[in-house]
Amino acid sequence: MEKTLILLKPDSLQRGLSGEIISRFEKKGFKIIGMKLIKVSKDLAETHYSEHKGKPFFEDLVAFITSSPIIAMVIETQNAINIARNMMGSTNPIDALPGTIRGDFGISVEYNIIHGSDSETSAKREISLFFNEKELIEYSKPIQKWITGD
Ligand code: D4T
Repeated sequence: MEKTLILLKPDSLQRGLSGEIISRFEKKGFKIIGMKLIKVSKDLAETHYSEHKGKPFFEDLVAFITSSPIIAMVIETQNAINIARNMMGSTNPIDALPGTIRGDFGISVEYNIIHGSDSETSAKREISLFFNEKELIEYSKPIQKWITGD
């Protein structure tokens, strides 16, 4: 099963949207295998967003993600990365379709509610930035066979 890192950004918690968003992933059929509430350090934020270093929005992005707690989750299912990205909607809420998380709740590209890994390589890298192996719990859910046939 594929794993992906999801971050419910500070605006999710401040706006009371985290339960709703977690619920969407649960109802879709993802298995949550890691979850924690954390205040992201400047170091972690800069490492996580290192591909954006030098871009005009980098400093504001780091300031935003470190401004208030976030919920970090590792969720898994078949094709987890692409399914989660589709559920999130486009990065800029102007382009995000209704029915997606950003399409339903977002207005601003900066305050865009959620992060999800965008490839297998970034999922591996990002999961290891936010979680150690002991924090990821493998368990079985009998309902799985009714979701993916596995
Ligand atoms: P994240 O990484 O938060 O899931 O977003 P995406 O993967 O969907 O989009 P991204 O890497 O291109 O952007 C990272 C992050 O930067 C913010 N951002 C982006 C911003 O504040 N201004 C901008 O112009 C862009 C392009 C939003 C998400």
